[in-house]
Order: sequence, then C-alpha cells, then structure tokens
Amino acid sequence: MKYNIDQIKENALQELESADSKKSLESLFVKYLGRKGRVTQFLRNISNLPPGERPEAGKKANLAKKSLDAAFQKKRRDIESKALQTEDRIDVSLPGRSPATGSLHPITRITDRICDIFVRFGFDIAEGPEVETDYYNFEALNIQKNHPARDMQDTFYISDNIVLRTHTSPIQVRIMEQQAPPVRIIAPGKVYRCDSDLTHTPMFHQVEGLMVDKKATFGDLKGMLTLFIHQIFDDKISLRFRPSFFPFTEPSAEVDILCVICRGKGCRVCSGTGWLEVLGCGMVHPAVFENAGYDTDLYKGFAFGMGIERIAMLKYRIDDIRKYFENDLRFLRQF
Ligand code: 2U9
Repeated sequence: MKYNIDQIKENALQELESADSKKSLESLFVKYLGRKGRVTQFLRNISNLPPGERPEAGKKANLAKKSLDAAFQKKRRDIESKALQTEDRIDVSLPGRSPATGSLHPITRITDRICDIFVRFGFDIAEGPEVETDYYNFEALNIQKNHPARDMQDTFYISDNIVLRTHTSPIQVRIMEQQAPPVRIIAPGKVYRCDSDLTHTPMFHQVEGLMVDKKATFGDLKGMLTLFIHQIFDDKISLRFRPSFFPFTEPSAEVDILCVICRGKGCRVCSGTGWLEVLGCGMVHPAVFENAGYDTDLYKGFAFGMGIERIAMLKYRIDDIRKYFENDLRFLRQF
C-alpha cells in the first residue's frame, strides 16, 4: 500500500491543525474520510493484503478512523463556536420571534360593547371633562347642598367649587344646555369617589344614558333596558325593576338580574337575596329639566347609569375589582 495508516493519520492531524474555516475543514474531511478519502481507500484495500496481515491492518485502520472522526468533530465544534463569537452571531435559520401584540382591556371591551348596543338603539356617544364644577356635578342634577354625596368623605375636591366628577351625568347636563330635544346620548367615562375595598376603587368607569323626547315613558325605559340586559348578558336571563331613589330621577328604579352564581337560590355573591344589582334608572326629575331650560310640559325623559367594573365582574365572574388595575398579564390575557 502507498501509505501506511499511521502516516495517513499523522498527515490528517497535521493538516487538521491548520484548518481554520468550515470550508477548509470539509475539504480535509473529503480528503481523508470521504467516500474516496485516504482512510476509506485504505480500509477498502485491506482485502488485497496477504491474509496474515489483514487483522492487524484492519484493527489499526479502524482505530485510526475512529480517532480521526473524533478529531474532526472537535475541530468542527471549535470552528463553530469561534464563528458564533465573531461574525456569525445571528443564526438566521432560527424561527423568528413573534411580536408581542397587545389586546383591549376588559373594561374597554365592555364599554365598547355597551356603547355599540345603544348606538344601535339610535344613541350618540358624548364625552366631557373629568374635572368638573360643583354646578355640573351636583347642582344641575338636583343634588342638594346637604346631600351626603357632596361630603368630602365621598367626593374628591380640587377646590371649594371644583371636583373630580363622581358620575358621568355632567356630560348629559352640558349636552342639554347646548342642544334642544330630542336627545339620545350615551356617556361613558372615568369617575372618582373616595372609596376603596373589594368592590370599590377611587376611580372607576361608568356608562350613563339619557333620552329626552315628547313621548318617552317608563315603559320605553323598561323595554330598552330589558333588551340591553339580554344583549349584554344573555337573552334568557331574568331581571326585575325594584323601586329606588335618586335626586335626579323620579320615579327611580334599580335593575337586578337573577344571580349568575346561584340562579336565585341565594349565595354569598348575592348576599342571600338571589338577585344582583346591575344598574340604576328613572324618569328625569323636572328640576333637572328646568335647570337645563327644557320645557317640562312638552318633554319627558329617562336616564340610566351603570358601573362598568361591576358589569364586567358579573359577566366574567371576577371577585376582586383591584384585578382590573394591577396590570397582571395572566389576568388580562383571559379576555
Ligand atoms: C341627567 C339626568 C339623569 C343617570 C342615572 C343612575 C340612575 C344610577 C348608578 C349605577 C351604579 C351609578 O355607577 S353607579 O354607582 N347610577 O343608578 N344614574 S339614573 O341619571 C341622569 C343622568 C343625567 C341629566
């Protein structure tokens, strides 16, 4: 044979020493271990040796091949890791990272859903300032000077005469000042009250609605709110109108739905009553119309209001209002 196997191995190792790229390594591999490589040829030619020499030559050749394989593998790893540290840091063959896309906050989703329903009933959406005067927040809405809602314990005062709005009703008052009936508006937004526990936060969201026309009756109000509740929860849910009191509506009512947890049997969530309060409503008080300059003989109106956090808590069975504002993605991703 032209070379003995020790020499072939020696030469290969020497050349391997100076290989410094993937390309030179691969051509060396072909030269020694490829199909027509020197080691492969040597192994093939063993059968031409005198029978007595074959076992010894075979053993040596296999050992040489094994150790060359290992040396090539090591060199390959060295070259790859060197390349990673220098020019080839980016592995373009890796799958791309999908961009983190945001999604709407549950409060935004429910607000949009509520507004959509009323827009389909012919309502326009109206907005207004969160910092309000005493007049628009209380006075115009027939909330008397001694009313407990005006207390500093309940309302955030900026100054004697300026407050953070405690409801979105001032939006409707401002619209009535600017626009003659008929009026159909829905007023979503942030409101502020000094309150904080499992079901109250100092800032929360409301949607209120106002409809004023020559013929607007309590029956219209009941029909519209029943349709609304069926669309926002489900169309088979039972509801009831329960008499209540608000300074800006007369008569007034609160709307309850059958408890979503116990279906009316009475549980911890509905405090044993079987019912859950979802919104308040009523016929607009004549004093409110007078303040806005509307003719109370000619026009009737109804109004309603609801807390969005509460609607979303009942719809999605959320037990702690603070979860909306902690920005924990594990919570937010569920909606
Ligand atoms: C005008 C006239 C009347 C809006 C109304 C309610 C009843 C009501 C509460 C529900 C839960 C507030 O978030 S909550 O605490 N709201 O019960 N709101 S009637 O009445 C108006 C509004 C504007 C000009």
